[in-house]
Amino acid sequence: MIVSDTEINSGNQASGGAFTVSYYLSSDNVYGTGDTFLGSRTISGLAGGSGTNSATNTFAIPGGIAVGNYYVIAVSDSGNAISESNETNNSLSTAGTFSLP
Ligand SMILES: [Ca+2]
Ligand SMILES: [Ca+2]
Repeated sequence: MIVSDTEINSGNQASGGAFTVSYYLSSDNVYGTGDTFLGSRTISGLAGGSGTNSATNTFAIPGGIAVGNYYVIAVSDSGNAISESNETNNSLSTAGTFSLP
């Protein structure tokens, strides 16, 4: 599975360090503990004032995943390495689903 995403620092301050973006398969468009981990990437830092970082990664579909329709959800700073003024805007789902397998 090929996943492209762009991380945006909407705050005025630089991230001040590296953080991880994790990707999940989900049966709905809201991240939750039951979602299936796909993979992750690390960003060394984001400048303040709308600094961005884009990447395209290829992840293997986890074995044993049930047939069905899935969203992909990206969760920024999934390890909560960065203290932010808004910790509630760090996940985003694909607009639609795709079917597996
Ligand atoms: Ca955080
Ligand atoms: Ca945030």
